[in-house]
Amino acid sequence: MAFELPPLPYSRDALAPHISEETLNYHYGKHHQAYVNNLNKLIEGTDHENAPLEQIIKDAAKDSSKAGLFNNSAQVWNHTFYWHSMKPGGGGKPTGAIADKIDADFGSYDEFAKQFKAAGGGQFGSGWAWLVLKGGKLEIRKTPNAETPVTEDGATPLLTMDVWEHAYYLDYQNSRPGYMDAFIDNLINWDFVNQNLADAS
Ligand code: MN3
Repeated sequence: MAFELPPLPYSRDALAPHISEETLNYHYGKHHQAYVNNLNKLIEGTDHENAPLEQIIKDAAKDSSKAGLFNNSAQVWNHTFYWHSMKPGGGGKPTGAIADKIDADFGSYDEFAKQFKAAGGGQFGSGWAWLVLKGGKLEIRKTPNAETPVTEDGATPLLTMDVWEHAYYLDYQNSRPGYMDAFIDNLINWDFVNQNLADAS
């Protein structure tokens, strides 16, 4: 059973002007597709051929000889999670349970936004910023390259922001802060975050 590129939850031009159709043509249509294709080649004829994606990621993370399998499987998962972390007309202050939880654990939405942006900006080179639930508390993470909280015991990912240059270079060139502002103010899908929080609780 080969993996397939999961459908985007919106059309490729739906996030414009914050993220352009051209960016999604490359980022979703080429990069994400390439991770899926590479993963399928790497698992073909192996014990992982019929394994769930999360199991492949966790197994590969424990074996340094399987770096290619880890990178491609984790990037398939991370990107699918990232597409769902955004929606047209999203961003800004959340509502629902996540709003109360952010106030309780960060003090305010502004403090959350500041820390989330600092995580993305502080990730030198390629990587990801995350909001996770661990031990009943919200925490922010940054991870390099393909690394993902999926491998962290007890941590549930709630939200992610891709800070690889391929996520923003066509629209923002070198300005990662400009991309991160657009993500936080205009794109975060708080419905998805609320659903992940509810599933984890
Ligand atoms: Mn990416």
